[in-house]
Amino acid sequence: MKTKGMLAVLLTAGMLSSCGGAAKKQQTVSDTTVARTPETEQLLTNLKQTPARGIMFGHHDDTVYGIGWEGDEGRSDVQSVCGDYPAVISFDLGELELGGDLNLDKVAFDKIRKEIVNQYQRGGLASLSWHSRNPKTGGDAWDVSDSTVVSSILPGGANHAKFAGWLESVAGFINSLQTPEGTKIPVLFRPWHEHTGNWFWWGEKLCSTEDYKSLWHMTVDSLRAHGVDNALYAYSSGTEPKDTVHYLERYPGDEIIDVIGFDAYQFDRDVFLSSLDKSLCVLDTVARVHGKVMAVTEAGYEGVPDARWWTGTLLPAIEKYPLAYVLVWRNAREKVTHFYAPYPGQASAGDFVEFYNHPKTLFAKEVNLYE
Ligand code: BMA
Repeated sequence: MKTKGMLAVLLTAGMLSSCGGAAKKQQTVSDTTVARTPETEQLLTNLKQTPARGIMFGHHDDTVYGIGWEGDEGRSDVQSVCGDYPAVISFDLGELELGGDLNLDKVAFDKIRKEIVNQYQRGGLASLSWHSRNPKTGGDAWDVSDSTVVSSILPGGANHAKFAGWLESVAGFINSLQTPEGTKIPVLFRPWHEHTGNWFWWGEKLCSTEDYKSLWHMTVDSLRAHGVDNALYAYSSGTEPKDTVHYLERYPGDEIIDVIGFDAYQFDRDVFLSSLDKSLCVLDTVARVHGKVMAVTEAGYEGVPDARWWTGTLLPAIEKYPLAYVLVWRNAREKVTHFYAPYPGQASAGDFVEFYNHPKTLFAKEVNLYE
């Protein structure tokens, strides 16, 4: 399906930025008409209204495995701790492009599909990242040995046809997300993330600004051309941008992006808190000027060794910002110390229950994003 492009270009008055300095007058493109299912439109409307109610909690791969288990029907470490599922669950499409049954973390795509249906039926959000293999070298997403990968997959590039096939497989998967009655399930697609760092083949030093933006446009154009009308799109950097100019440097445009965010992990608490606040401040300014939903698209403290981390660090850092959600990374069943949500008996489990009970946080029972 083609985009019915009708762009109303509006001038938005400059806004004062609390991050220091006034934001410049910016052109805002809004009222873009794109083919989206009613459920997808409703989701976007509800995401915009979410911060007035609270901040949704999210967890990657929540219902597919956890600490000491894998594939148990209905199981979730988060649900085992607090009695409710995350309002947002993310999954990864990495290696879908290879045509196998399992993603890069050995989760079956059929299982991901089922869990996206379950999450939709709970009224929650499913988000998809894509740690795509390196289409030029054949290495993984972290193979940064070649800085011509992005240009090689753009139209005219040697790997364009191959990569077009990869995009087609992503479109096929997103189109296949349907309820038993045949309603297409909306998802938030978040490719090309953490592009302000240099650890993925699409990172800042690995491609030019124009090529990065072209990668985004090619991605969204291809999905739309293959009939994907059930996706919203998220642009998320790392914590590198210290101002709105850097944050927006590679922004592909208001006409394709619905959600803006960044990924931030704690190593040192003070560094984490100050960089989170700085990034949230930048994001808040951009979200207001561009009329976008804002989220902390990935966060966490590996192993959650701080027993009061949820109410003592994370919540105070985010609660004053109009965030739709904050999502923590996965509880790897194959790497014992690599987890970001609590499980029963884990040191921060009690504090997580307090976090769950806090009026500001939203879990699956408290949201219905499709009505
Ligand atoms: C990283 C780690 C890896 C994983 C990748 C994609 O942050 O969790 O183990 O393969 O994300 O999910």
